[in-house]
Amino acid sequence: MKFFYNPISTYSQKALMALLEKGVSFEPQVVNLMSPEARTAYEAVYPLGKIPLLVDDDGTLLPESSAIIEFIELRFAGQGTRLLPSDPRAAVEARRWDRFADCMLNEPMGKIFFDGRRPADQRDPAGVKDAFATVQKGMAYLDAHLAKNTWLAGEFSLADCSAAPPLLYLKNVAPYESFKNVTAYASRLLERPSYLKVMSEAMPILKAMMGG
Ligand SMILES: N[C@@H](CCC(=O)N[C@@H](CS)C(=O)NCC(=O)O)C(=O)O
Repeated sequence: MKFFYNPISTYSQKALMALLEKGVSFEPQVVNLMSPEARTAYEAVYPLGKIPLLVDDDGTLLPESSAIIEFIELRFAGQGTRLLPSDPRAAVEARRWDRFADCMLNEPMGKIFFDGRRPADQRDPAGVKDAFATVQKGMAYLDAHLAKNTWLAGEFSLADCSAAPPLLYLKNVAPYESFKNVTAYASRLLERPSYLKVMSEAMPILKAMMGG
């Protein structure tokens, strides 16, 4: 299987964490969407041009980070970390926290992060204000949940693969140290080899982007 991704893309990191947790072998294909030529070449593979993308050995395209994780969980059910519980209610809990992480953390984090990199006359202050408000609301909700839970949905799951990447970026974009349970959860995530591997690929590129 080929895995198209970029080390600093949060949705790529989410799927990459899952591949590593499951111990799935894959052929990495790094895509640089900042390069117009690379973007055109990638859109010939996947017209929507979004990463991550898994391409199965028979050429079937498997886009969308959550769908990729569901696929590898089903395909490699017996190996590595189980990322979706078998109990229906527990599985729905993992899926809804996955949606929470994408919608309440990852999307608004991206809005704030990328807006800050735009020229001043192309910025969207109202949209950024809304994004901060969404993150604050999400953090309060998450912090209350983590007061009683080690991971987002029972055992470590799909949902934790989703939450880990935006939490890394939010440390700088919208610091959350006042949310003690989220901070402790972020430290627990740092104990997972999958997260450390994802970070070790991303950090040098991020540091170079931010000017060291
Ligand atoms: N819902 C998608 C979101 C993927 C996504 O937006 N990826 C970003 C990188 S983190 C991307 O490809 N951006 C390029 C673009 O929008 O042109 C998923 O979960 O995979």
